[in-house]
Amino acid sequence: MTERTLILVKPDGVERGLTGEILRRVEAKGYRIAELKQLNASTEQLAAHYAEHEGKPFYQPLMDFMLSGPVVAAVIEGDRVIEGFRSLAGTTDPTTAAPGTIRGDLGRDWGEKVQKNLVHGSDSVESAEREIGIWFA
Ligand code: RTP
Ligand code: MG
Repeated sequence: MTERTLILVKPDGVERGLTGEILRRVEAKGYRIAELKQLNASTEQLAAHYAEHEGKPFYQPLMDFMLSGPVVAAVIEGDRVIEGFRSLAGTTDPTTAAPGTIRGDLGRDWGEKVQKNLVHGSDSVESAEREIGIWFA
């Protein structure tokens, strides 16, 4: 089933010059980049994007991290791309993410309070549509 998902290259990925490598993996898998832009996220965008995490101990460090530099936002399309991109990304913690995944191959974990794990990918059809609306209004 063809789906759309919202991905972000987080500030650590942009800062380290890994945007091209990450998008290369997306395209090599056969997904299509439908929208793409680099921007400095606003506090309002991030508060909407991370509303489900408000109140958690990593919320403010996560917000500060995401505001620390530009991000690259993209909409990608493909067959079951929501689950597929999360599989390409690997598990949340880059120190234990599997080799072969973006986080496993390229991720580092410098932070004590937040996982700097290079990318975000929507986790369901509903969150993909909601997040696409936040980043590509
Ligand atoms: P994402 O939403 O970014 O695709 O990642 P995810 O589903 O794997 O992780 P999620 O639980 O939604 O958490 C969102 C982001 O918050 C940071 N985080 N840090 N305990 C921690 O240090 C911690 N837990 C979460 C990560 O940047 C994670 O991707
Ligand atoms: Mg998540």
